[in-house]
Amino acid sequence: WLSEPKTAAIVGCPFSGGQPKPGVDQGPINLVEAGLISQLSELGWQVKFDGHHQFEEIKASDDPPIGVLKNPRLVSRVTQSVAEVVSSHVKRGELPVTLGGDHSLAMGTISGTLSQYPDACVIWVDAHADINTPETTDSGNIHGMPVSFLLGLGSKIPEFSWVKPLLKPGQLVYIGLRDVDAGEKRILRENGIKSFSMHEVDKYGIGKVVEMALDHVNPQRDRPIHLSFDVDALDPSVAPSTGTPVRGGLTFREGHYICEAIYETGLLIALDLMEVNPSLADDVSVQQTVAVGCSLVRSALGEVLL
Ligand code: B3U
Ligand code: MN
Ligand code: MN
Repeated sequence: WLSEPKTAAIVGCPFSGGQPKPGVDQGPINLVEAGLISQLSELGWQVKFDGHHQFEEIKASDDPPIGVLKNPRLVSRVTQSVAEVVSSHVKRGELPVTLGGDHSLAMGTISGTLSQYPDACVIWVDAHADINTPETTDSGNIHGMPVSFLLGLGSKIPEFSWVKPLLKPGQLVYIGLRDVDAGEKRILRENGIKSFSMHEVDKYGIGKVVEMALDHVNPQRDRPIHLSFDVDALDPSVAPSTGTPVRGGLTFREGHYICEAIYETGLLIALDLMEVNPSLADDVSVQQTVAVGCSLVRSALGEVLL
């Protein structure tokens, strides 16, 4: 799937429209400024980065809610343009590393991946399931909904008609869940979507959980993998600078182990690192979170301990 020389394309997405807290748009800028690009070069990757993605702006007054959905036109246009960029990198055999920005962006990244490889599987690492529909959402924040759009669940919103229901429930697996709304639990159950919550991480250990997750979505280890990593999957003591921290999360090592194990499969074709928000928490916490973000990406791209 990947061409030689192996090339990572950094898709910096300074975007916060899928949720209400300012600052998450600075995440990609901080990750790049912390040296991510040279770190990946040192791992032997050819790294492509020609600046952060520029999004067209839509005035808030031109983007009133549709039902309860907030900033719907903006989120739709931004994620559609991200889908095109990711798709073009995947098509060329480059590994897109999309830096968020909020997790609504994954509507774009995963659409882009699946447009090239319809049988790719998605490993979604998050405290949250991000699978609310326009009917079940309490917040109206679209970063809590990208998975339902990708699966084609819920009512069809004309503004999002470009999002094709390319993802099937069996292609998706979650790791790290611990803050799932009642409506989301019903959706997971009714669609038979496999998830490994923190309960399973405690019960089986992260090594077994990753193995079981791969056995579910990729039993023959022959399908390409899209890893969508929300930094809030990590415990807030590890990654404090994020919009909706939830206690009881993955340890530093558990988070890195997931990335290392997926790299080891040789099947990774696209990576998202989302929800780093450098405007939340003090300077030390911000530095710590940005550093952890960089090291998760390095682990997913082959950094080994020994
Ligand atoms: N499930 C809630 C909260 C939430 C989802 N994703 C994040 N928070 N980061 C919602 O708004 O849909
Ligand atoms: Mn998320
Ligand atoms: Mn989350």
